[in-house]
Amino acid sequence: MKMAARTPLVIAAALFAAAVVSPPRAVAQEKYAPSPANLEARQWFQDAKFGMFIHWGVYSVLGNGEWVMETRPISGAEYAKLPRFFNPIKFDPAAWVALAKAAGMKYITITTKHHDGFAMFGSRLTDWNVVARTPYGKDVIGLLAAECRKQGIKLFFYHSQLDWHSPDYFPRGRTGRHAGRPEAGNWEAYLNFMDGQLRELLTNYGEIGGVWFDGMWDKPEADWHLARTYALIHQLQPQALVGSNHHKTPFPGEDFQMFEKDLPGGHTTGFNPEQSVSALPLETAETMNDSWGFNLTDEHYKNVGEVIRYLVRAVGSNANFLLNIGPMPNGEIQPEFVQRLTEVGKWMKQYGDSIYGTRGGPVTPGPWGVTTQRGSKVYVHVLDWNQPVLALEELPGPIRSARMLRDGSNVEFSTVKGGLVLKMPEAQPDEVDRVMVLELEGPK
Ligand code: H79
Repeated sequence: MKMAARTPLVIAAALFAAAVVSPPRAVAQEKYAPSPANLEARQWFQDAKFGMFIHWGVYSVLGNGEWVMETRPISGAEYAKLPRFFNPIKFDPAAWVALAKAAGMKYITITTKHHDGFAMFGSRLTDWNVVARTPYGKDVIGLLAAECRKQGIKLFFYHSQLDWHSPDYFPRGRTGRHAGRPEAGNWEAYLNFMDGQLRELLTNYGEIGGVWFDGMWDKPEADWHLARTYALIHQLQPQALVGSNHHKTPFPGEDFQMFEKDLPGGHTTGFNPEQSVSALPLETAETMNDSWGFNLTDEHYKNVGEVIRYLVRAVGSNANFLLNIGPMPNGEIQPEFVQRLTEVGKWMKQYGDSIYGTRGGPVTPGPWGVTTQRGSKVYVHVLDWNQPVLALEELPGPIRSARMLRDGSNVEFSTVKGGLVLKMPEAQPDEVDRVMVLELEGPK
């Protein structure tokens, strides 16, 4: 084509043609303006810093993780036998919430429905739910929601958009092909069903913290009607924070961004090397062993120090830390988790000032550690450093004092051109994080 032919009209026609042939992009809640209540909730969320993730479902009975239907694999007809074995006589929501609080956690995010499609709440839209199909017969989400309200902890709902049970989840995505469903289904009906269940969740359980979506990666090219779903949530509960673990940069209508088994921008999982870190509140979700749902043979536990250091690195990267437990089929939380959470709680009692209400600090995180900041206080978290001094990049203002958080003792420091040198006190035995408090000059 000659240059002369590129009149505005031709260009306009070409653009129009391109728009017609290019696939629809994932349209989300484009015109979304978060409500004041939502913006306030985002601040609360960022101040809260530490939450408990709970993966619990009929899959827990098999002790092989929440993906067991897919990995074993198990057909839909076989899997349908499983709810009959779900009878958690030791389920004590008060004990769960108390454990989260003892660990220093400020919110709980629980699976209301995982990829198996099984509702852990009393849904009127399907009997594939805990009340209708299990001998236990009680609304697990309802019991937990009541207890959270009683003990003053926020509850978020994990909700899988991917569904291995519904025949209407069609065309199928990357997973769920062993379920034995007919090769037909009504995608619009599935989305209506999903929105209907979300409406139940956002109507019947009081005020919630937000919705943690997962599984959209199963059908990344599908039209998920995100605009409709997100608007529904924000309309029913304007303060509810919407996030989706789609491994992409957040879409409009989302209020926070999560990273599964990764620090923000860490890219260690390989889910999506192009996912960028947004300006939204951030959250890192991590397991305590290598499993989300209860796994009988997974003994690969992080020790207490590793858990605390992961928490600190997340917070120093300006993210929350959402730490997972997979309760056992009888409703108890296994002692390995209880022990670790209790120890983390003790640490948080002593060092919580350097965590709660902070944001990622002024110094770039590194292998040595991270910084956090709240007002004029910068907390230096030294996680892995055995040298007598630590040299850091320059702080945004002059330093008035430097002290150890553990006992208030002075830390010698000197500023050099373009940087700061801290004299490192000896690490105490079993000290997982040497925390120093730098008081900056200027308004508090
Ligand atoms: O609920 C927990 C897990 O069950 C769920 N998210 C956490 C919070 C989870 N689902 N999948 N995964 C975690 C990892 C899945 C990776 C894969 Fe894939 C799905 C590999 C192939 C299909 C990522 C998405 C890479 C391609 C698509």
